Amino acid sequence: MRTRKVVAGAATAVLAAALAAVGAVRQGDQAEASSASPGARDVIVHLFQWPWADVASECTNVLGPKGFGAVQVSPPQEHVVLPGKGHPWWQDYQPVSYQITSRRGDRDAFKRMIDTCHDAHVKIYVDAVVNHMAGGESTGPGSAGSSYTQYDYPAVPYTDSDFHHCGRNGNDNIKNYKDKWEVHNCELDDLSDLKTESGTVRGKLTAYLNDLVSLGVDGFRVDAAKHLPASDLAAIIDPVNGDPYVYSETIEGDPGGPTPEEYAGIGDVTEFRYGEVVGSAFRDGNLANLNNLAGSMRVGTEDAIAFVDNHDTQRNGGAKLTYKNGSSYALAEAFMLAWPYGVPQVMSSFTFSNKEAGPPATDSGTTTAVNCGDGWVCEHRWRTTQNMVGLRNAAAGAGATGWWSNGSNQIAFSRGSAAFVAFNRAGSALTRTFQTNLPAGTYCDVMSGDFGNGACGGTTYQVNSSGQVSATVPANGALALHIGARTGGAAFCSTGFEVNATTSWGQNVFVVGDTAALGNWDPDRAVPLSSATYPVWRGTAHLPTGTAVQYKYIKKDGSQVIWESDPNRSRTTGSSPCTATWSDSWR
Ligand code: LM2
Ligand code: CA
Repeated sequence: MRTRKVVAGAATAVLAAALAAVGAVRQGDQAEASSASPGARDVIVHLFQWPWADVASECTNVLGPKGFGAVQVSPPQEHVVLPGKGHPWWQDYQPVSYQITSRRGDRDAFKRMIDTCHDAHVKIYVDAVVNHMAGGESTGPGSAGSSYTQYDYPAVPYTDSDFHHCGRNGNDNIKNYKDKWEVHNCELDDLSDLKTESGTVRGKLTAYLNDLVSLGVDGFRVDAAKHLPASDLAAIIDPVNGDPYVYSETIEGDPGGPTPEEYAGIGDVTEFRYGEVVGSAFRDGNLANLNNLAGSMRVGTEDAIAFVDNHDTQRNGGAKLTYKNGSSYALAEAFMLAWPYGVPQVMSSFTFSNKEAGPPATDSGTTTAVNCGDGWVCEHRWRTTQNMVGLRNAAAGAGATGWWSNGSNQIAFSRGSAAFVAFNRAGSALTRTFQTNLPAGTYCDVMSGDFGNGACGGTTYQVNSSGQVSATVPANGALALHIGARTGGAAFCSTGFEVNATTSWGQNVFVVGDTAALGNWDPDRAVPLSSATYPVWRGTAHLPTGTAVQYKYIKKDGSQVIWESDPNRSRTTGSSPCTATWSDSWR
């Protein structure tokens, strides 16, 4: 039995909302303490239409080593097969039965993939099609050989009485998206609409999801979620074994229709505004307001799946940027991974010019092996994407601090004392001395080369004891430094700060002090603490070893700063390797 997401208490909910608004601290752990939230290694890659055997080897060779948290795989259930239409990619969204036999492989291959990915510490999230079965035009046996007609699927079995016949618009199709009843009970694109209010139908859907969980599946992307009432979806998912991570595909629509918020109580939801805002910003070279992006999203960071494009928007014109845009897309993806908002989902495509076309396949429509660069784009392997995953993991839990911009197409920010990034969308290089919160040392710019076994394949940069670094960010390029990619420099202590501090609405707590990692007493560079365990605020900073450090906690509300009373607090860090937690009470 899956525990539903815990709703935060009123006081902390307000604080969380305030933090989400400034984009300061990721609050996911608070709101989803009892569900399978992805945690620190949260990046999802959608290996769109990849065969199971190729997903497995990608987990071993690339995803695990690079720190990806999970793969979203395309629907694994039996689907329609449409040779007359050239085996379009969207066959997969027309289920015929819940047998795990698709153009990507059979049940054994699916199981082997899960086991292999788990060995590489990568989770598997399944695209679960639960709203409907096949469309009326589809004919012929399914991918496992099952026969069917539009409202009759003997291999499940479902019969006519398991489907809605909404009796509207002449053909039972949804026409009015302002009418929630119609969105739930009529047909999406002529797809036979399951009676998800029925106990029998719910039981079959739960059994399908349970079968997947029994094979080791870790979570679900709920396809077309807004086409079934949130209460129906909850009734299908609640009895599922274990604690799968669930995120619903909810496209914000017309007033009166279903809303993403209705589904956020079940898990996370897809935030379609993200690609709009971040995609436009990187397309147009207008980056200066991205620090406020959370304020223009529909849902808060704790509920959101963030993505620049997905398999639908890259085909229906919704995406502002896709792989076809090259470096501006690469920068948008890198930004998404660097900035603390939501759970980021990276798209990995096959090349297409015809938006109906399926992936590389045999004549009989079985998908052929992935070969990056030959029909498969493999955006997730782009250096700027895969190396930013490591930075995101190194900075997990740290808010964004020290925002800098030139007012238009150049930005930089820190993730506490764990990481520093700069983005340059101008046509010429940017050379500048940046202020970071990083501990002194030699850092590998993981945008210019890979870091591994202590060696840097790209440019290295010195961060001095004041946290400053003089660097050159290439035209249409980025710079990325983090504590997990250093080739030298003094050791540091990963120091946890926790302070018991009651706050009023709009206030957030930070720690600031006399060392670069604590912002050198500059409140703008103070390290943000998370309210997840309110009234105890927690955070981490990377402090020099064997050093006497002076610090204070501050409460900030916009530009207003409230300092703790004097004198300064004073403690000395240990010698390497050291981790410590400094516990205090606001005074
Ligand atoms: C989704 N999210 O809610 C998927 O992300 C999206 O890719 C799916 O549509 C959709 N829901 C249904 O699961 C795709 C594709 C459609 C395609 C459907 C079903 O974008 O074009 O519809 O899958 O295969 C196709 C035809 C359509 C026809 C329908 C039924 O394009 O013209 O409707 O099949 O025969 C008459
Ligand atoms: Ca429905």
